[in-house]
Amino acid sequence: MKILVLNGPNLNMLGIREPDIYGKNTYKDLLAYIKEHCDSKGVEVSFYQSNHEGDLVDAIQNAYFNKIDGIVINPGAYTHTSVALLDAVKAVSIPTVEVHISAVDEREEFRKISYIRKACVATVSGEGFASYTHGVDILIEGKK
Ligand code: CA2
Repeated sequence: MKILVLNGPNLNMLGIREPDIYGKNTYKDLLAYIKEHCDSKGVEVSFYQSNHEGDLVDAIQNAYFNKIDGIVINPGAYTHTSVALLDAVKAVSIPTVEVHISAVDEREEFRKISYIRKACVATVSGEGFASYTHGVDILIEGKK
């Protein structure tokens, strides 16, 4: 099974600022944490992060051509704004889990809106880095 983990804007800044919301671990730590989990489950994982909406659309389309079985995506702030990412996930029809480090439903009103959610098989939020591995597990379960 091949899983792609996508991260949107500013997630490369993890551990550098706002540790009270996003924790003190870095983006590099996040990738190592997910990789270790995927290795233990025999899942092949790849990663991509971009601060640019169109690059994320391209990455979702490439997942289709690269025969990726599932996507775990933290679209960052594009969660709350992007119809383009929603359309991309719909277009490729790859099972996709929306994940967030923070509990988006317990923060500002605008963070309660998610466009991409409609195209996702599940949403996991508020579990810190474990939101990502929980997302991976949902995709593994769905493939059985
Ligand atoms: O909780 C999440 O994972 C979010 O997707 C993170 C986004 C935010 O816009 C969403 O509402 C919720 C922001 C990521 C910014 O990450 C930073 C990390 C360190 C320092 C500053 C920002």
